[in-house]
Amino acid sequence: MTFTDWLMNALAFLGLYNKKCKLVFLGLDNAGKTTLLHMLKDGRLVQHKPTYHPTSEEIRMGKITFSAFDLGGHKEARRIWQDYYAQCDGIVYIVDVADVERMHEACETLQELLSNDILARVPVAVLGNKVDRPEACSESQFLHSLDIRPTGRQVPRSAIEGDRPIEVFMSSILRKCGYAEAFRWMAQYV
Ligand SMILES: Nc1nc2c(ncn2[C@@H]2O[C@H](COP(=O)(O)OP(=O)(O)O)[C@@H](O)[C@H]2O)c(=O)[nH]1
Ligand SMILES: [Mg+2]
Repeated sequence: MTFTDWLMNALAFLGLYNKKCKLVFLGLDNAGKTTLLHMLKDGRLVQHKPTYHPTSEEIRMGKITFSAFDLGGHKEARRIWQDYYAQCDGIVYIVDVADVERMHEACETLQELLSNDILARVPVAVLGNKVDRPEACSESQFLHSLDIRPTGRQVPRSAIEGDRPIEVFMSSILRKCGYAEAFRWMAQYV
């Protein structure tokens, strides 16, 4: 299989074959953004040290740009990145559902993002990541903490009140589950 074949297979698997768009991964540090980027790029899990400092990364696959930004902490840095991620076509917001201590901060940061006018029409897939961990909260607990109303899995954009698709997916990037569904859902709207 050539590299191009592999790439097209990978994008088809994610429902993103031949799409041209910019997708952004956001969330607190340690949520799994870098791991997901590497997973998409290499098709395998690269274990690496958690990122403790605000960073941003970017990869391209086909006509798609995936980038990741750590949120939380410095408001100043958040303002600078906002100029960049405001131009995106979709947001994948990743939360570590095994981190009970920072659940509140992760949900608050999401609410802040959702209240930003620039992002009012941008589809948001929320990943409740690390469900493989024993401390992971349940999906219903997670939904309760998030305090959002998901718009549904297969709802045409025209039928979405407020014009922002938003949906929640439980995932384990480690076990390669959950995130492909999130991308396929996103592909309907980008
Ligand atoms: N158990 C488990 N660990 C994960 C999962 N996804 C990421 N991690 C780990 O969480 C840590 C932080 O991941 P990283 O991608 O650096 O987070 P980032 O700060 O959002 O970029 C790393 O040690 C990853 O190996 C998952 O689904 N399950
Ligand atoms: Mg990172």
